[in-house]
Amino acid sequence: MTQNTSALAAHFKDVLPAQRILTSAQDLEYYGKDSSKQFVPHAGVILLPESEDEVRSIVAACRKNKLALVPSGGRTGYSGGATAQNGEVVLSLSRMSKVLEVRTSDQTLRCQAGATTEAVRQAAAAAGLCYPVDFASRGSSQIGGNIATNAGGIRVIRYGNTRDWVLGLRAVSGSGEVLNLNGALYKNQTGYDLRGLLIGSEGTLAIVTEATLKLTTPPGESFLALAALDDPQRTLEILAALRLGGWVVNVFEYFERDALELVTDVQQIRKPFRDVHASYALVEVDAGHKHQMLAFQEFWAELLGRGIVSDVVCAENLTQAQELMALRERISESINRRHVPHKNDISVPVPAIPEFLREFRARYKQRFAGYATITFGHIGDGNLHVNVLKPQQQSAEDFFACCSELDECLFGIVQKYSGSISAEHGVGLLKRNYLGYSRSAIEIEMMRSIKRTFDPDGILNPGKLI
Ligand code: 2HG
Ligand code: ZN
Repeated sequence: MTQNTSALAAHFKDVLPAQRILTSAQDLEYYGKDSSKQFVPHAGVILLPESEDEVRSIVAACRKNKLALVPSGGRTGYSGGATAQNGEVVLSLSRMSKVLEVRTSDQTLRCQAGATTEAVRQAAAAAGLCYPVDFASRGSSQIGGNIATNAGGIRVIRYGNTRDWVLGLRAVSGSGEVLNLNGALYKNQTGYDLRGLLIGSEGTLAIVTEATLKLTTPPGESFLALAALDDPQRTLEILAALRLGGWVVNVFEYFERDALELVTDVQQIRKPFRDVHASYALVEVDAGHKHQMLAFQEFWAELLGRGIVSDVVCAENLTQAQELMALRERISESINRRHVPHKNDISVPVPAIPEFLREFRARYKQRFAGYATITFGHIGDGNLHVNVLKPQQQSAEDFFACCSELDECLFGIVQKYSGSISAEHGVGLLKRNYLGYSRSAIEIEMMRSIKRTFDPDGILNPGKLI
């Protein structure tokens, strides 16, 4: 324990019992970072509050002593939003993980911010309902973190982002006020939506302590297919055909050849096609009123006949469906296991995707041929993850330093197509210097003044987002 750490810990001795003030090097490292491999953690002390009152007291102590505070959830993010780099106090919500109430009358669930996505989904399911926002990191991602980043995932095309499912929030602002925003109201038109402002604010305005989430009826039967394509333009044609055919699309995901090669190799999943194709679309539709697999198969047979897809496999049972889904869901984990990636998470309007991809590929090939990229993502939402892989012979330090040039090139193209430099992972430390590619100077200034209102001393997640 460094002197610095013990001095920091002393500020909280009247706020938390000693066993919930963590100071070991191991804990500082574990709680001090998210899933990004890019930032070196250096946390000062870790605090584990168990109530909103304790959160409030921690904020008050930080404010009084001018200490920077990093709110921390499941730390599954990739933008460094929950990384402490400068000896900050880290407030982990992991001890506030209770699902407090599930109500079937208005289909709502109230939980503490540290409840995992999985726990929320299970509690909803136990009441015959569904919390539909879902991601591969469901076992560790926490609702508070999902709210802080307005997390999306693979079913956004059907159900929207976290924002669409948050009815009410309780939070402690950087000024130490307890905010109770919108309760469980479906309708409330009484001025500015402060709840909406906190969603996606990456812990820079307030620390979310509790949320009331909307639930829905569980999805019925669904059909899943993986299609092989030779040109991303085909994804738009498939999407249009699905919608024209009246299919309700639950999942419309994309990945390229290198992603498939990697995930099948790392996860030891068998290859879905004999031949290698340029790219793939994973499509799940609601069986809905159609209830026949045959109609789904005929849909794909027609696209095959018209040359829109080069090959297709429809899952015929649950195991097959899980295997196909894993091909997409486990890409990120496979990249992280095999490589040191630099992550990008961009979006452009859906119709611009093929043109964007063509331009991005051509520019990277011309300028950055030594850097391999793996591109995959939620193409139905216009959202792609471009992972740049560290070449083996380059040091991590040099690699991450070079990435700014690669990013500027990518973001220039994103800007040209009126896109976003961060579609779902948030800005954090990773994209902070590039905000101007997606937001105007006046917007950034307004964000800064909002930040000053909620957090006058700038103690909450300083250096992140803005
Ligand atoms: C996904 O869609 C996640 O799998 C992670 O958002 C993306 O690792 C990534 O770049
Ligand atoms: Zn994603």
